[in-house]
Amino acid sequence: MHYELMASMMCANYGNLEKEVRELEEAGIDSFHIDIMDGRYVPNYAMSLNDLCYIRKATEKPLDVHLMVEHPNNTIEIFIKNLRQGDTIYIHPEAEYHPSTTLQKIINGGLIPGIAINPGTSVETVYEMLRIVKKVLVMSVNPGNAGQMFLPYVGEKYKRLLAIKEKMDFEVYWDGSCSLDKIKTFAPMGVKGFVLGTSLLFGKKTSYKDTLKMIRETV
Ligand code: S6P
Ligand code: MG
Repeated sequence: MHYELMASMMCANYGNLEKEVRELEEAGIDSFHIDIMDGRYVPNYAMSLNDLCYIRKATEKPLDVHLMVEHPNNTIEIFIKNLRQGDTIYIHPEAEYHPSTTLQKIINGGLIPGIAINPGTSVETVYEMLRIVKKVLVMSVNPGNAGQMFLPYVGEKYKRLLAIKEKMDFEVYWDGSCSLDKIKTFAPMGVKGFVLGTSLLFGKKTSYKDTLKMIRETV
């Protein structure tokens, strides 16, 4: 069974970002998850465009950019031009008047289009967009902060998306409060990747290498 592990870089140690990137790469991380917030769509500011550009230059691994901003269509070109083929941009459909236009710009820019779905947003609300995107990032917590509690009602939504992912040609990803138990349960069901934050990877006594080794050996 193959699944991807992504590092939520808003949880990294900014005292030495270069070292963090190197250690995560050496530990075998699959990609770097970049949370961009505008203080409006979500009540927080996490990473900046400068952080994104720095990490883009520091690694050859793919970047997974999660835009938690209002009207991403207004600034999407800035992100597209600083990314490369193989990178993903997720937008929140609720944050845009015409989300499919924004998704088309991401596709035209040669990047992988994705949507992020909030806990309170139903599959029906985003159904038509599932035909356009390649990745669906299901939020297991409300967007805005790391270190929040898992919202159990989201489990049902993962199952509903997994049931239609092949027919509609997209993959399902997990973001928020991702513990080892969640990977154990949902990776065999077909969730393709997991964003690792404070629940499992960052701020622990164990090294990144040992944590990722433990996950790979367990699941
Ligand atoms: C939340 C953000 C996420 C978190 C990540 C943190 O708005 O999109 O990517 O950074 O989920 O993980 P944890 O384990 O601290 O909840
Ligand atoms: Mg995120």
